[in-house]
Amino acid sequence: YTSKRYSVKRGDFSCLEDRDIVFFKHLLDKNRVLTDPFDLEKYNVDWLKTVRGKSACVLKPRTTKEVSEIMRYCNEKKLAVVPQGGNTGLVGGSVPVFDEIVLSTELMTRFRISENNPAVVIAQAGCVLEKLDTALNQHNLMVPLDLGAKGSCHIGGNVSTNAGGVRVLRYRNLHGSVLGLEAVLADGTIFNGLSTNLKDNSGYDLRHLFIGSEGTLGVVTRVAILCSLRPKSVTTCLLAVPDFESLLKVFVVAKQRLGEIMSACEFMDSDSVACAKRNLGIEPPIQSRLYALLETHGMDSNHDEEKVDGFINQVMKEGLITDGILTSEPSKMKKLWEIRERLAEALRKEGYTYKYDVSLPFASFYKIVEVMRKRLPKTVITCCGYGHLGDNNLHFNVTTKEFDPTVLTRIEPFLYEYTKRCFGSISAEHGIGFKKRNYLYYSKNPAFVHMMAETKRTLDPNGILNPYKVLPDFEA
Ligand code: FAD
Ligand code: 2HG
Ligand code: ZN
Repeated sequence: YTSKRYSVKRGDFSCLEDRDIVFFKHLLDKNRVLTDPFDLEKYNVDWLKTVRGKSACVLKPRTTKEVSEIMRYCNEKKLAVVPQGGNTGLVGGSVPVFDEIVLSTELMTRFRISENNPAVVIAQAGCVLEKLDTALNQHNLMVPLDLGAKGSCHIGGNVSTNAGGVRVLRYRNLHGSVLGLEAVLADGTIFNGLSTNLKDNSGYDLRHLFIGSEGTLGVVTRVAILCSLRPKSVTTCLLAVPDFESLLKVFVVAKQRLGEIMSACEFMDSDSVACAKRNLGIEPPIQSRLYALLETHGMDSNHDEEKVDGFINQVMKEGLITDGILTSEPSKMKKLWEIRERLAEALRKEGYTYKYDVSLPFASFYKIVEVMRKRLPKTVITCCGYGHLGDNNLHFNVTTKEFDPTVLTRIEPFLYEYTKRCFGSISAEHGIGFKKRNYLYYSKNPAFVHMMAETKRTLDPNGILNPYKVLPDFEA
């Protein structure tokens, strides 16, 4: 269990009793209260299979009112609760550490277009991102968010982690597109901030407290998301780039030549791609040391084509690429994206993944992957870098057959120290969760962390909501 590997002490919470189960079965129906160990398994283990709790109870509310009743009861009884969406989180935030009750949003799947604003969808927390996006197609809208886990992650989980994904450089993050939000606080109070206004400066903008707070301040129950119009013309290109310096130049030319139609600028190195080939049998149609994966979203294919041609001609003329594939055909675009989107899955197949998700300035961006290759022992299977180049977001990953503490100590805290020295962030998009809580000081100063802890104490005085997550064990 997680608590053993990470030597964390259980908080002073009550233990679940039979009468609690009776209460929950009375509140929900018995099918929505899971207690069978077989049924509980998938809720107790994270996607990476590196963090495991031993919850004896999963609750599946359908409405905000039910969430409120659950929280009111748990707060009175001092029972700890972990909110869980699609359980695709990568920092151990979505699973219990000990015996916390799992509050799953998987039955909260309703959504509607707002009556006040036809570009706004109001969705319950449990809507699966891809399903929601597909349903919005008939309204000619799209969710302004796309990530590899779209087939499983929930919109409530996305908002609670302020998920990034591959299109942040064009559509910004959820702090921009979530116009309103409803959440249930630890004591059951319903925070109603479900505004659909594009502009609203009447008072503190409290919705932002719940965006990215990883279930520690409230259970997000509904969100109002400003959607984007679906693009009429989409192009994807995969480019073979010989070195990192050329990659940066490709990005600069892309900004200049593609301008407002660029919707993604991703990168992968050859070690990442080799891992996908080894473990999933997928590989790009071109070979290179580094790859850039770019996408455009536009409304006029002639206009977009002209821009893309101008971009390709310039990067070729400047000798920045050695090969490339360009396509607007949906199935071909999907194939190119698949390589990038399935890297996390490919790495997981190798055994244990040491996963890092840092913001770094370009001057120090890829250097750290090269430095790390020299620091790590030969037992490492893969040591690779990929990520959201356009957002200065590096995904640095290392794998070994099994968890090896010596590999971990070669990476941590070295990588965090490096990130701090470069004024980067130890979490660009995955969050702090359970695994990174005691490294928070590498990105936030003690006064900042103190204010976070005070906010937590104000909203959740008993500390029952997602304990052992985000906040460090000790205040500096
Ligand atoms: P969960 O994993 O269930 O939970 C994540 C956190 O949010 C936990 O702390 C949980 O307690 C909390 N939470 C969940 N629902 C609620 C709620 N309703 N109210 C309050 N708290 C809640 N992340 C990115 O940012 N960008 C990516 O590109 C990206 N790609 C990924 C690709 C793959 C293949 C995988 C496996 C993961 C990827 N992730 C990415 C990480 C993950 O998908 C995101 O963090 C996602 O937003 C989590 O959503 P979820 O519903 O699975 O949440
Ligand atoms: C991605 O961008 C996800 O693919 C996962 O954020 C990153 O596997 C990772 O480290
Ligand atoms: Zn990512």
